[in-house]
Amino acid sequence: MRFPGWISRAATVMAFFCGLLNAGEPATAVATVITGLVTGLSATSGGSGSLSAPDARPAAPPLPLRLTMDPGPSLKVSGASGLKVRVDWSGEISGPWTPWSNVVVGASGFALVGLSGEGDRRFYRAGTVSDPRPTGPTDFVWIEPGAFVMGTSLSEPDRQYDEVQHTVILSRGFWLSNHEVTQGEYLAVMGKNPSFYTGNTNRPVESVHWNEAVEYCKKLTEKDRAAGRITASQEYRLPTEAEWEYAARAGTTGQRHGELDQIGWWAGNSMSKTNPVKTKAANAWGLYDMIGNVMEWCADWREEYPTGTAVDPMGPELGDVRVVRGGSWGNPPASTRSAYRSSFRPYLRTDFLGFRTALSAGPTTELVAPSITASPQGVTVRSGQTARFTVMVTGTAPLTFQWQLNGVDLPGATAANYTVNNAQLANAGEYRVVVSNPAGSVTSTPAVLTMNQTAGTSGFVWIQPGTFLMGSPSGEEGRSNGELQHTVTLSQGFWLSDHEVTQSEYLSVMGSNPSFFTGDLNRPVETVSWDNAVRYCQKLTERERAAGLITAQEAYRLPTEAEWEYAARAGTTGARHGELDAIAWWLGNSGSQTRPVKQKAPNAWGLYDMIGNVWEWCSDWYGAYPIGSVTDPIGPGSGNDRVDRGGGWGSGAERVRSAYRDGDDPGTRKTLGFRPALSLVR
Ligand SMILES: [Ca+2]
Ligand SMILES: [Ca+2]
Repeated sequence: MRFPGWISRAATVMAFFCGLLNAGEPATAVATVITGLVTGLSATSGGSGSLSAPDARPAAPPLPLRLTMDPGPSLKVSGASGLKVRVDWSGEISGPWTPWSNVVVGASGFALVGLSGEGDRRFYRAGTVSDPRPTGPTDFVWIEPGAFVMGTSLSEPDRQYDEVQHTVILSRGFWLSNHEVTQGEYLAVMGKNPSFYTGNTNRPVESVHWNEAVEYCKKLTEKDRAAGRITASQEYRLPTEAEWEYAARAGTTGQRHGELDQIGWWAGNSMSKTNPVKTKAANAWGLYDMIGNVMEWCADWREEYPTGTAVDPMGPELGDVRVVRGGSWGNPPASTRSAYRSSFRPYLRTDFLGFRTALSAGPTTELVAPSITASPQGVTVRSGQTARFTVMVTGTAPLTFQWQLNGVDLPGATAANYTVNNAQLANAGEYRVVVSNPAGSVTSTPAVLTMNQTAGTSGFVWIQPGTFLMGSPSGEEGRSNGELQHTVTLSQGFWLSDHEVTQSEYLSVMGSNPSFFTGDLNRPVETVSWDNAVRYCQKLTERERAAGLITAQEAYRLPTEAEWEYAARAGTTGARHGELDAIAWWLGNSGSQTRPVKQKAPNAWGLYDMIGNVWEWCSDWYGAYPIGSVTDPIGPGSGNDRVDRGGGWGSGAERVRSAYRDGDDPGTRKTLGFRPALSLVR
């Protein structure tokens, strides 16, 4: 005996119990799942082998839900009372899973017995399902398909020998009248009232034999079809004995669904006659007088119960007596129980025997597994934009949806549509939706959300939000005052040009080229004042908004000093992101001039010339660093100098470092350049 472990596969499945059922070697185990973690796994009998709690994590259940196995064997579902649960089984832990039953968890859980295995082992899993109760004709109650234990345990008082306990699966739902057929109803359909106890047409009809009850159903079917109250494929009929007991129990497992005097007219309170229907308390499913008042004809010929599991039992094809259920106004407690069986020859007419009608579901309630008619489509967006995915699907309602990103469930993404607001790189990936109903589930083809890495202008790199240590450690070679180390968090991502603005780009936007070093328009523009660098960003924003390349919510701007150092470091912590001559034009290799951009190696984030070539304006006023951690710093509110960074072609080694700071009068035109950032307007 082994316990193969826990897995989590389907969105609707909250917990799994997996056990092996060997015919000659029964074993039981109990597993506990709390907030998604297997917190306990213990064998209660038999078996050998591994019994340790595995480390797999099932999806967190919204409500405690357990599947346990008890000697018998039987499978017990426990959880919040009223929780609707579907149990699936499979011969292999990897599936495919076959829906086995729907159960409604009662106050004491719900047990299924008779787990005779097909093959030498079976796996079971349980998950919650939503309530698909449709509406039917007035005064009819929809009875879910499901499973229950029919018959009584050996310990039930007044138990009869023929109440052999076994699991019954009712694979199809049906409607059941919430009351015994009244004399008024019978008169309206049949044109006569055979009842002994008259004087009130709300009393149940009695003194009808089985064939008359069937004839009533047939005539009512014709009448209601003609009136359009039911479809041509629906028909009224007597409930089967299993349907009757399932409905009478309404999830209860005891002698009856409530205290006898509260729920039924019996020998102790009926005054020896029938009483108007619906004058006692209904059961949990809204059905009246299932116990007492009049006994009720069922559809079946009487037969002894099987010992295993029965699916949609209908009784034998031939027999002597028809099943009668529920006891009557004239019966003692022993025969007014949910499980008590009576039977009579079908032509018997007597004043304690009536019936109630069931209505077959017809094809409209056949469960159809979901099928996707239109899968979600891939989309490309820029940072901060909105991406929407939608799926079109057919199948029996209600359908449940679970969206996934790269195979992982997205919390709360349980509608037919899924919207990604303020898209960031972390949102990129493959989106799928799993659509389920009790008949099955289907997964859409993936829709890829692509973040547009190029922004409006080519050559931009997306810089993810993050936290880094700004400044330099005291031991860094070339360190100067003002590089106080402190933690900076950048809460928003942004695009950053992977190169210094070239003379060509500047000329295109501003119509002029102020640079000192000319002759190649791929050199960085320089001799640009801070004000002109800002003006460039404004004009580029206007131009690209007009061209539809960026949205009205996006704008080019200078990076903040913190953004600049964060991007320059690209995750590194040393003086520079690489070996100086490999990454930068500086005093030692530039030949005392600017060089075309992107000739040296980029940093890990794909940014060129962050160090060297031209100094780069940042947006901040120059000021002392704060002490402690800061988020999204933008520098002082005013000052004399604007920050410039990275050193240039003429700088010594101590200035071409990630942390080196300089500031200049914003009007100065020295050999300073810049590179723009692009972000949502802040
Ligand atoms: Ca009754
Ligand atoms: Ca530079």
